[in-house]
Order: sequence, then structure tokens, then C-alpha cells
Amino acid sequence: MLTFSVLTLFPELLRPFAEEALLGKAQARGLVRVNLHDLRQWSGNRHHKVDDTPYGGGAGMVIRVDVVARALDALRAEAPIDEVVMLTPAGQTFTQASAEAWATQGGHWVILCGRYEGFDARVERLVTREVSIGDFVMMGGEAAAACIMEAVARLVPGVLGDEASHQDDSFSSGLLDYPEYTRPPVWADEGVPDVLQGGNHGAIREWRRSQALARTLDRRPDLLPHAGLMPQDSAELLRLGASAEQLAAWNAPEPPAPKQKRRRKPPV
Ligand code: JD8
Repeated sequence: MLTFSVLTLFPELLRPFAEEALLGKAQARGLVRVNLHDLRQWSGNRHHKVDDTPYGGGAGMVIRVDVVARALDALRAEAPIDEVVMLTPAGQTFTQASAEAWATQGGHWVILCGRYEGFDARVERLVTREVSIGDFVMMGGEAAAACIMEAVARLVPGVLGDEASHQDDSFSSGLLDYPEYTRPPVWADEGVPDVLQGGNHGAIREWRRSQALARTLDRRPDLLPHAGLMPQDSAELLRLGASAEQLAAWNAPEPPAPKQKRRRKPPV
């Protein structure tokens, strides 16, 4: 079982998301659990105020560390916590490799969603990881929490109907996805490739691999060094216009990926 407990000032932002198709069904089937908690419960004052002005001055408000500490103590009193993740633009970038690792690890993950100028710096002492979803700035952690929960939940065994369907995900294969088509067979003068309408499954597999290689070469050549190319792939990439120098670089053995930074042992 994988449980996310989200601490947020806007639980209603995440509610429809948690109840939507994929996450809703996974929860109904007992594979994943999403608990949403309003941080204001632990404000400790009757105005439910959780933030204050920054020491040293400046714009905006900062969320108090004592509020977060009380929230974590309360959750911990209910169930042991395995990881406490703070969402912040200063965190380690969340990737498909992170999603796979988190889904495999399972357990009880608390996700801290800030707002305003974020949390008091001392919240770092309460967390096991600081995570960002990418190099752009949002106004709070909720949208990042939604992204992460969706990416992790779909990798939990049994959540996706078809177990095979994330084997050929882009980023799992290391390549972008091949293009898919459905009816109508012709739309606005553009047809569906003939090979997909014949029943030759070997030819379809080869065409799809070639398309995935071509699209990756065109759009995301930076992915190719990590793609784990096979000898037939190199021949196909040459045919698609890659240079011999590029191919040599892409076929060089990959150094082991750096492990994601984990700050401290789980505060059980
Ligand atoms: C959490 C507040 C707003 C605005 C300081 C921290 C993640 N990839 C990502 N981009 N932005 C966030 C993120 C932004 C957040 C908070 C996550 C809490 N903010 C910013 C400017 C100045 N705060 C994120 N994960």
C-alpha cells in the first residue's frame, strides 16, 4: 500500500484531483490512499493563521515551522511516516526514475505544499527530501503534488488496467513515444500509415521503433545517450541522419545515475 498524506492550505484544490479517474479508482481498489489535510488545523490560534512576516523584511509571508511540526506530530500519532517531502523550486528535480523509485518503495509519504514565500527554513530539519517538478516557478506546491501523485500512482502494480502499458512509456524505454492513430482512417487529407492497417505485427513493431527513434533524434536528442540503444537502433539512426560521432557518444556505457539526495532518516 502506498499512502500520500498532503499538508496544504488549499485541500479543496487537490480534492477533485484525488477523486478523479485514475487516483479515485486506485483508492477504491485499496492500492493507493490520498489523505488531504488542511495545515490550518494546526495553527494553534483561533484565527487559523499559519504564516508570519519574514525576519529581515521583504515581501510576502512565510509559513511557520511550529505549525508544520505540530501537523507532522499529529500525523505520526496516527500512523508511522516513511518520508516527508517538501515541494520547493530549490528541490531535486523529480523525474520518471524518481516516480519508479517511490512506487517501488511504497509506504507512507507526507507531502508538504507551501504557498506565499514558502516555509521557514527550519522546516528543512523536519523533511527527508526536497523536491521540485522542474525549472519554472509556481505559486505553491499543490500542482506539483498532483503531478507527483499521478506519476507515482500509475506505477503501483495493479493501478493501470494493462500491466504492459507502462513498459513502452517514453522515459521508461528512454525514447519518446511513437505516434498513435485511431479512426477516421483519413482526416483533412491525411491518412493513417499503411503499415498500421495491415496485420504484419513484426513490421508494425519495427515501424514504431523507427518512429520513436526519429522523433527522439528530431525533438529530444539529449535523451539518446540514456536510451540504451540496441545495434539495430544505431543502424536505423544512421539511416535517419545521425552522424557516426553522435552514435559513438550515444553508445558509450552510461555512468550510474546519481542517487537522489535524501536528507535524513525517516522521522518515524
Ligand atoms: C512550492 C511557495 C511559491 C514563489 C518563493 C517558494 C515545486 N517546480 C516548482 N516551481 N515552483 C514550485 C513551488 C513554488 C512554491 C511553493 C513549490 C511554495 N511557492 C514560490 C516565488 C518565491 N516561493 C515548484 N515543487
